Amino acid sequence: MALNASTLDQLAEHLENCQLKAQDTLKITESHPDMDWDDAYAIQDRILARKLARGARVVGYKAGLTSHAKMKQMGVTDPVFGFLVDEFVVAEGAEIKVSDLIHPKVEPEICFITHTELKGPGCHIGAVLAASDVVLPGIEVIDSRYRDFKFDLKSVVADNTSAARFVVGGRIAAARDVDLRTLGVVLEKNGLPVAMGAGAAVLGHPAAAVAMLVNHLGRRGQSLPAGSLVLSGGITEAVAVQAGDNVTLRIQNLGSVSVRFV
Ligand code: 0L1
Ligand code: MG
Repeated sequence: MALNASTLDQLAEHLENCQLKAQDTLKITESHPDMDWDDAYAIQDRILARKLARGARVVGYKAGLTSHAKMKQMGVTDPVFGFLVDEFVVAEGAEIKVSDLIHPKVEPEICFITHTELKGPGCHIGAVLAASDVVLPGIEVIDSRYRDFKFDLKSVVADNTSAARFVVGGRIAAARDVDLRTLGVVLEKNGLPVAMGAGAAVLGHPAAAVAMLVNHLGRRGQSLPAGSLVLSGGITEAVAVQAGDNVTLRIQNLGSVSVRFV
């Protein structure tokens, strides 16, 4: 690791404050160019520790930048992983206050819920499907704390991969009963389709993103607990939203889920 404990603490406090106060900041590698991958995930861990100390509960994990559309949009080449806590959960059809966020964007995702603990290394699509009760549609609201969404991968990992809110809903299906690669996905804003794709856009198969997350946790001496919810990553590029927007995600055979920005 290149940064000492007090710098990691300071950066975690700074980034979490930016999230809580909806204030943007310059990417942290500007001031800490030597920061390495372990530092980036250590800052993310410290943000989680701050939330847990205030009584938050981990509800799941997310994989980000798992589609070529997202990687191209953000000019990066590798997936990243973050945590989801109860303060990010939004009920289906509920309102999200844009003033609580900096510059929100929405992403259409396939969400997994597991019934068995998953451990890496060596986790694969088959293990994920066998350990997943259900899949269902999820809209992730990302809100990078970095000015104009301009970052590099280490900065975005430290910022918990831009996690801000998410809503799941629609119709659940048994993960093993649907071909997740060919599921058609339509994201609508104010009644108009704004992005379309299919599950295979996520690393060829959305369960591959979950397996990658499990192997990432394994490298860090952690596992994916039973009962975790996992957002497997945006199938299309992210779409900017503002107050007044209604967003609906429709996934073939899995119904729809909606959220409103006020
Ligand atoms: O969930 C995501 O794909 C977002 C990962 C972080 C990058 C971004 O803010 O777009
Ligand atoms: Mg996402």
